[in-house]
Amino acid sequence: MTEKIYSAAIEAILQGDAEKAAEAARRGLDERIDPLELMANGFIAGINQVGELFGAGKLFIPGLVKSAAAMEKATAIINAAIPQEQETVNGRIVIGTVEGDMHDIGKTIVVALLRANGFDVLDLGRDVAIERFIEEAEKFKADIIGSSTLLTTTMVVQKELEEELKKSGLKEKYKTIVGGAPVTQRWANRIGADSFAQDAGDGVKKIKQLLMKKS
Ligand code: B12
Repeated sequence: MTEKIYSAAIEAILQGDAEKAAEAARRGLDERIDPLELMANGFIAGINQVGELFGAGKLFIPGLVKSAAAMEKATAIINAAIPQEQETVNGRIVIGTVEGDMHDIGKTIVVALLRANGFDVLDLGRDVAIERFIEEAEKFKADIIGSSTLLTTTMVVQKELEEELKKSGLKEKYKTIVGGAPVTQRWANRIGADSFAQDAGDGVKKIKQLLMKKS
């Protein structure tokens, strides 16, 4: 049954069918499949295939947009079903997708999982300018600034954010974590980010580690 639901989720994303995606999400949750497993083995597997088809020139923008819409619908349903930690933990995180980048599905999953783990999260959305990351972190009294990017062309903004933090004397005040499909630990080291996470679960783990270092 579980495998069938994963296949239905993958199919729905490949077809860009938001209704079928929503149905697969609900069925998966009804069957008590872990929301993150359902996301990873169903919907993310599907959108990765879409990305490959697009990259290979076998799928075009309208198809990509339809698949993304189906993915957004399923993600909203699944995010809402992530079990919530009752206790709030100390840790305030400002997070956004960098300027020039409209991809936010992965970032939204990270936000949902952090909140479910009791963190206080300010989600700045997508296409966020460096100045805004910093201003909002100051206002929110954040401990951590997280940035996401899916485009190789906008990875440089994560580097510029590090540079701006150093320039304004705020690098010691905030720990930074970077993520997004093209981002690696190597990139994080290169730009001087404090941490990197490859997925939402890893993000929660790394953020806990950063907070331990801070206190
Ligand atoms: C969906 C999608 C879109 C949707 C986005 C909708 C949305 N609301 O996000 C739309 C249709 C808008 C889109 C547009 C474009 N896209 Co697009 N898109 C994708 C696709 C297929 C999937 C991305 C996704 O959602 N993955 C699923 C999520 C769950 O994974 P994730 O984002 O990696 O996030 C996880 C981790 O990375 C991590 N993480 C992410 N962020 C963060 C942040 C922190 C702090 C932490 C700790 C962790 C973390 O945790 C997440 C959860 O596990 C990818 C292909 C791919 N496989 O990546 C292409 C892809 C990223 N797109 C691509 C391109 C080229 C474009 C366009 C330029 C196309 C065009 N010509 O217009 C535009 C760019 C628009 C812009 N300025 O941003 C290319 C990028 C190539 C490159 N080298 O840069 C890709 C790789 C496709 C390809 N193979 O060519 N796209």
